[in-house]
Amino acid sequence: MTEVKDVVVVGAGFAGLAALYKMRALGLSVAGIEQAPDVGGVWYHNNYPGARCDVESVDYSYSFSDALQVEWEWTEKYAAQPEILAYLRHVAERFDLRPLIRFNTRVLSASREAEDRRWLVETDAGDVISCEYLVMASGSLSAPKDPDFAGLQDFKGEWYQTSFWPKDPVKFEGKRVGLIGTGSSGVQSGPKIAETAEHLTVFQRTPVFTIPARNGPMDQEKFTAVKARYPEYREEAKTFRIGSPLYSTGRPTTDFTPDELRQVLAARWEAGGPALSGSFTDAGRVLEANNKVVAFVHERIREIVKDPETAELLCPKDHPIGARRICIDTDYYATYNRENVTLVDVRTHPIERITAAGIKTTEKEYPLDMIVFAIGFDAVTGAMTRINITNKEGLSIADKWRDGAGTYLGLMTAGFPNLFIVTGPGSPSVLVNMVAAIEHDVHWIGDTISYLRKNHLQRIEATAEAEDEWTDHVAEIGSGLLLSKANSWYMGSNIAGKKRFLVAYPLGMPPYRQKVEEIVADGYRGFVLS
Ligand code: NA7
Repeated sequence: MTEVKDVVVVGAGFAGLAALYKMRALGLSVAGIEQAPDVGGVWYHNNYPGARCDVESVDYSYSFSDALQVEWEWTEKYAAQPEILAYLRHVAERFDLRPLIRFNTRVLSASREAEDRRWLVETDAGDVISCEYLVMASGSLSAPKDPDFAGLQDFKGEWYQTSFWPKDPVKFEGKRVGLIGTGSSGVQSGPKIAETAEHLTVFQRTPVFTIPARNGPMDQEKFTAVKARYPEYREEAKTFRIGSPLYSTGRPTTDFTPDELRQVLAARWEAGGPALSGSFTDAGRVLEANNKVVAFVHERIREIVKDPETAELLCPKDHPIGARRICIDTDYYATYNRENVTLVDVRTHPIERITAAGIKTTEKEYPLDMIVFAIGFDAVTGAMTRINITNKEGLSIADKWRDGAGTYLGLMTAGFPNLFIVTGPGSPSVLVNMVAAIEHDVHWIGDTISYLRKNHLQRIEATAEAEDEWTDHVAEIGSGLLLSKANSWYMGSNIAGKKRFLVAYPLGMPPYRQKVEEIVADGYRGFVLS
């Protein structure tokens, strides 16, 4: 039997919970659908050891309720996964959102009903829901890459994926563990695994730039001061590129003598956190400027890592700093000084296959009891292209986005009326504080639905022209940035066959916010409302 709702929200992570809250507040009937047995989204699934946010806790949290932001006590500067999940569970309960959500339920398809007025959503639990608006809060880094390594089925030991970590504790004691992947998940889990494993072998293809987080207990004085004026603090946060405070000198590297530059970088390294290359206005654009920052980080790596050969392998030399996701870490480089840790370069000697006993590279076989895959995600588009979403012509999102994900502002895609995307491709999303981006988008979606209803309009759709213009605009800005010069998940290049394009709007929240506001003020320019 077909149920009727105003809105279906797909996903119950940060975006889904915010959307459910907003839709219900507008008086709409809403169904949330979540494949996991609980809320949390990526913060539910990525419970691997060491999982932690790289945005400060005071900023990586909702602003929609002042009572919530004042009552919640973050214990660390950068919250670990269990605390973020506890926060999201608290939010779900405090605002009574759980009854709206169907857990353990996966959306299989969404298609337009015959008269093209409503979406028909079907799930693997047999739900068939007819809704006016479909809100995709399915996540930007939520579609894990499959560990499709040849021979994996032969492996006699245990294997795990960081992006889908078991809920029962995994024991590393007495085990020879192999870790594939040195992105954020590998950088965070490696040092924790090394603490108890008999031996950890890290299989590195591309070395990563990572900066000490200098995490620690929450500075209570600072936290109390923020709480005393949280709404104003959030308004100020909106003026920063990433939607939350981030240090920058606001000047190019050329303004500094080599000594001064060193001092700035050393101070940033000591302070910890992600602002290093981003501290200068030219390091994201000019290779020469970027190289100065790279040289500084190489020096730090060589200083920390005692074995010169390992240090050299850890120094990223094939991409500018910031062109791939910069990580922040706790003891990452120092981990390679442990007796029980080995770094293997699988750029020079790629992994050939997984065997019954371990991992075989083109050079040799490494016997292992456990393999941990920290190999990343089909970023930004993957969660949506994995669901069969089709429009009235039968065109699927997966097919539409095969040659690059065209969207208008990252919020809607032409040909798919009343389908709203939270932090979609072409929006700032993964290049900014995700929670800030999510709240922006959810507000916009809520305001837009209110506008439609007030004006007795049934439908909103991006025009193909507006979409092309926006998509070209994002690509053009990207082409002037070092960001587009590396192979990374920002460019879709971690997924075989994925079209190379910059998945996010790179200029940050303030110009994006302004652009969206202008478009709305101009009668939703580039959208057709009917
Ligand atoms: P990332 O950043 O995509 O990192 C994945 C890592 O896995 C990266 O080092 C890859 O090397 C490596 N990888 C993937 N496939 C292979 C194969 N086949 N062989 C060897 N190495 C491989 O994912 P994360 O989960 O760490 O982080 C994603 C984001 O989530 C993170 O930035 C946070 O924002 C949250 P490659 O670079 O492809 O050479």
